[in-house]
Amino acid sequence: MVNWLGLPVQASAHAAELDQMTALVHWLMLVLFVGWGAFFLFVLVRFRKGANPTASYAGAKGKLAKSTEVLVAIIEIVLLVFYAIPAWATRVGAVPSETEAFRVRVVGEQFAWNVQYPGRDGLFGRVDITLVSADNPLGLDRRDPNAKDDIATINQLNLPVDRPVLVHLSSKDVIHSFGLYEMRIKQDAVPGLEMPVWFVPTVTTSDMRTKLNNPTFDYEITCSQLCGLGHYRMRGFITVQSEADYQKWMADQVKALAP
Ligand SMILES: [Cu+2]
Repeated sequence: MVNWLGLPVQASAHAAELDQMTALVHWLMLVLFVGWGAFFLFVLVRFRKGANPTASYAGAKGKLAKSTEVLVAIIEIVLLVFYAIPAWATRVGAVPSETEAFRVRVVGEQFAWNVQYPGRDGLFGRVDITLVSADNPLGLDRRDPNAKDDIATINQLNLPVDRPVLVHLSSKDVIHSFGLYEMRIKQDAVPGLEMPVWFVPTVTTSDMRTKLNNPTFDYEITCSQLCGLGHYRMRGFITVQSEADYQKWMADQVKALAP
């Protein structure tokens, strides 16, 4: 139903629902465009100067215009009340708890996405702006016991499939926007605020590569706010893996961290 819109592939649990809504809105807009366009052409001919030498100050009368307006308003209200509001309520109201979700911090900066995993203890270590350097873009305080096992990556987010992912999103400098098109996620990253963003990835990267017959396919993290001169290259990647593959990847990161 939605292929005609040319949307990206669906890779999260709520993607189909959002696409259905997008398609309905586009159908409505298509009908309105054709309808208003036809009406415009009709008016050009019907009220041409040749047929109406003197202007009528009373104007045209007819019930059709009003009932059409009411019908369009009813359709828009239905879209809002039965589709948009429930979808939004789930996004902001059904955020998974810290214990059930796979948690990760993502911090935008000009022009990269920094990722912090809480490590084996499940606790995010302390970050301090004074510790930020080229080697430590998050400003992670490794002296903090909670930070010792934290894993940091740049422009690379590895996620296990079929688990709710809870991203704690923020920014170091200006407003960025965390855009995951295949996951149907977009959220502004605002300095000084930590925004919860959640979704359930449903297709691993390797399954998607097979499905699309494209061995180089990757899920992307794009910055969807013009955030400076290097905005165009503010791009990261998401690798969705099976639980076992993810654990293996994480074990490699832990090994690399060990002194
Ligand atoms: Cu940006």
